[in-house]
Amino acid sequence: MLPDAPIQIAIVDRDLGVAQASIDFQFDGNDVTGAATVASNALGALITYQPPSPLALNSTHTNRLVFSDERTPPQSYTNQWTFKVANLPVLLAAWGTAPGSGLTNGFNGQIHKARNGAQNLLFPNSSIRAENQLANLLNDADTGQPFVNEAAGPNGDGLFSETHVINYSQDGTDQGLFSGDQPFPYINPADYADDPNHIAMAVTAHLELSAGLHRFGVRRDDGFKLAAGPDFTAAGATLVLGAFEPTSGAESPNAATEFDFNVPTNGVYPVRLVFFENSGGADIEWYSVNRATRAATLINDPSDSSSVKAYMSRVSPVTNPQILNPTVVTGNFQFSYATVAGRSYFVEYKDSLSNVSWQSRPAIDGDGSTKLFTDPINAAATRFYRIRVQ
Ligand SMILES: [Ca+2]
Ligand SMILES: [Ca+2]
Ligand SMILES: [Ca+2]
Repeated sequence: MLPDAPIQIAIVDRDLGVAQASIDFQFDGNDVTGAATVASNALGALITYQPPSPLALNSTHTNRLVFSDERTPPQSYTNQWTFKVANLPVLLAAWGTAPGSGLTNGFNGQIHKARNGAQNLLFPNSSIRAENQLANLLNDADTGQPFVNEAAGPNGDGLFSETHVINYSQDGTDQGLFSGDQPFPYINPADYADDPNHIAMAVTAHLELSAGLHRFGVRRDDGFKLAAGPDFTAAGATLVLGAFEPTSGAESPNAATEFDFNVPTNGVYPVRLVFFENSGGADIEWYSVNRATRAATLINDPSDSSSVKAYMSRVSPVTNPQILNPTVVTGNFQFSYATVAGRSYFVEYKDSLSNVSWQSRPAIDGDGSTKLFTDPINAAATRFYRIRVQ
């Protein structure tokens, strides 16, 4: 059972009916009959109880139902049983960064398409095949070399950015729940008579997620795997949130897979969506489902303020910058320091520690690389440096 699902118990009348006023329901040893809804229906009675807060994942609970039938004198019946709450995937709080730390709406992607003429059996519908294909580890027996990527794109590596939503179909016609389908990046449908085959794609993003239960869906032809982790590389994203990997089958009918997971605290979390198709139809949609209304919304849909927002990068947590490798090179004092994207770095200095204030050099934008600072050695008799980050 899902952690936030109502408990529903049906009493089915046989020769005798249930005496509705006699129904007594206990949950985990507490009488909650007053908080439950008891409705009579054509079959007998339906008891519905919604625990006031979501139940702990993987926890065990006890239902106890006592009721009488309508004979005189009435006979009482007692039923007691236990059930277990689903053990859903749980993201780790340590994988997240602060709410609002996402940078640049959209997704990062990488796509690979092997030639249509290759044997279908070389492209089983599994995330392992997809990752191998993306890493150029699938060999073309005709050449003894990795399959040429026919979706290599302008930079030759299949990397792309998607600033909108994940709603692709192999011929660009509308498929599935959401219209506005686009062809897969770098795959021109007309080059393949509207049926490109042997596709692998990875879509990575940082998602702004609120604490609590979430339901996502991926409608796909052929399969997918969505995973989370400390980062969204294939090696980092290993907690599987949802997957459909019909490994043995080649072509698979398109369908939606919906799945639940828990987020421990509000934040921005890295996830990796891997898609794969063997042959026949090919399309994918990635969406969230409102657990109360069941409304489905594409991830990052800019036209819907309720959509789960995706970001290509995020501000990394601030770590105190260190002055690295201070040295003198041809009349210049220099040192280096590591940066993270989304932060600004200021090298500050004073020529005497008794000076009240620090002088500041212009801001340097962090980008994940190591920066080099230089200053002429003869600028001052003594000089003290520090790095400020904001
Ligand atoms: Ca669609
Ligand atoms: Ca196809
Ligand atoms: Ca297919």
